[in-house]
Amino acid sequence: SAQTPTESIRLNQVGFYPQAPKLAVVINAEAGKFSIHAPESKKVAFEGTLSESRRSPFSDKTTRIADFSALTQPGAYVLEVPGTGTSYPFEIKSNVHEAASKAAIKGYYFQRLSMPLDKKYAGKWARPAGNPDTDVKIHPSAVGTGRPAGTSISSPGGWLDAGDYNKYIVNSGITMGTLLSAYEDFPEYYYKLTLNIPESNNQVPDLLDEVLWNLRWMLTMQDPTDGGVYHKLTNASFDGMIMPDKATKTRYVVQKGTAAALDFAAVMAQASRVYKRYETQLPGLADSCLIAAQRAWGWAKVHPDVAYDQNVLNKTFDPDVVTGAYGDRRFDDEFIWAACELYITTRSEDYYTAVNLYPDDKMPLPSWAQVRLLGYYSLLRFATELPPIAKKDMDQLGRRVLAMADALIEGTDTHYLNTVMGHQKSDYVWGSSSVAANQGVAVLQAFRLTKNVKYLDAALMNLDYLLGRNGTGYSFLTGFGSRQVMHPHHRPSIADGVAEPIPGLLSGGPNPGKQDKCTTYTSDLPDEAFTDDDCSYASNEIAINWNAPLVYLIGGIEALLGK
Ligand code: 9MR
Repeated sequence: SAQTPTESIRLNQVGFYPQAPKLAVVINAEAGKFSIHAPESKKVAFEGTLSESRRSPFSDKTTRIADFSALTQPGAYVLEVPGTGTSYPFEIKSNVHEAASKAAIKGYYFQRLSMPLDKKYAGKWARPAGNPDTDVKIHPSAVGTGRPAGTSISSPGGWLDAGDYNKYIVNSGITMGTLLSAYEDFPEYYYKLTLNIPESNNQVPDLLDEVLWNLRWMLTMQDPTDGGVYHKLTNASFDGMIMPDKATKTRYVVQKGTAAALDFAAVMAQASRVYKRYETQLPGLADSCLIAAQRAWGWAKVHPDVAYDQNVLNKTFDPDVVTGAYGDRRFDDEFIWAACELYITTRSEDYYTAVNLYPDDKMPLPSWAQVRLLGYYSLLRFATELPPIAKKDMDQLGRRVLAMADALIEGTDTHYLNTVMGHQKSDYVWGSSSVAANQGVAVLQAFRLTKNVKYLDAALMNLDYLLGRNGTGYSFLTGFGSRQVMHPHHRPSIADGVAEPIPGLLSGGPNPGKQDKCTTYTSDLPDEAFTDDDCSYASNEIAINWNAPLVYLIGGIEALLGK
């Protein structure tokens, strides 16, 4: 019937700000008009003409853009294209992404291990505590002074990494850095944002309360004897599709590594300055973080090239460990990030000159294995107050951020989705949603430097992508959108007996690698290789490092466009 929404209109299924761009993508449509009206009415609120057609770089698909930016009247609407059909409903209103912004942070609360999720905060997703992690074995690869074979440590708390129940320092690193940066860039916004978590009534912003849950776990992952940091806390092999409290396999901390030490150092250095102003509520925390950061940095200087190579580890030690590897082999970017954060927090020149901070003019988009830009973003955040030794480099660094943002934006206006995401096939990797989100964060950095609204608009394009204007037609954020992901590869969401997945979690998104070999994919195309099936850890898992740039992107957009 005319009321059944068509899959051929792709738009942000949550909605649009009154005073910002509003676009929908119409697939394989003839030239012609489109209209917008309330869902239950035929009274036209806006009428426009579809754009020239555009071709997908990945297939024969063509699209036309329906631009209704000029419609500023708040309300509930649908978009109708004669011959194509009617879109999913959407809203135009102020703060239209406020609920999604909160949920994306609250998603971390649902990932908390070692504490029960109370009904008061978790609603129908309440559950018993997961692994206490108070008896974690020193894996033979991790044996050291004062921690001989057969001994255990206590390493409770933290967030589950993803759909699995392990805790990985490298992936916590970029996650925490991104969340702390969201706070540092938009503090007024986060002062006021409340999440209904157990700490909501203390005098610390809820975002920082949530981050603290993982920070305290990270602190336990440092060996007090030498300052080194264990790569991960893990089972030997993945759990089945069971609830956290049913997951009782032996837990290990494994080998220390350079990436873990440096990511840890960067996070602790940043956390030290962020929590410093909450000294009254959290006495001693900031100092403890800084000491931990400096000790981890010291370890890394002595061990500058210790890769975590799971294959090598398994040839040497028992038991074999076959969970997520996060096995980075290059540490120049981790050294840059840690040096930047330590320098900003301490203002000690030794950190600024310790490593070559600007080895070349490349600006690689952040990912768990590539953290150089986290350091650059932080330097630019403090550009005006840095001492001369650093300040002299800030103009050049700012220009590089703008050049990166311009390169990302180029071609967006004629792209078949009109997004920053998806100009290249290489955008569609494992966790492609985080590529879109990190591109959004990158262009928001350019906006912060220039206040040029084209960068803010570009960020919004990628949020639209994540919430429905993409090659699949799904909103990738659980709990949001008419056609939202319902079956993420996420053990609690699978095992809890609740129909709806835990809300506020970002699905990985299209990944033509299809490494999970699920049989329910319906496309091989880069932008469509996705299946909303819980077998699909390669396209439909959730992960803390994917949610973090989403938190930054939605929070930043709400902070800048919400009012
Ligand atoms: O996000 C990671 C991706 O970049 C890798 O290609 C992939 C395979 O090594 O692993 C992803 O991380 C997973 C981790 O190893 C274990 N927890 C779930 C993570 C998301 O799928």
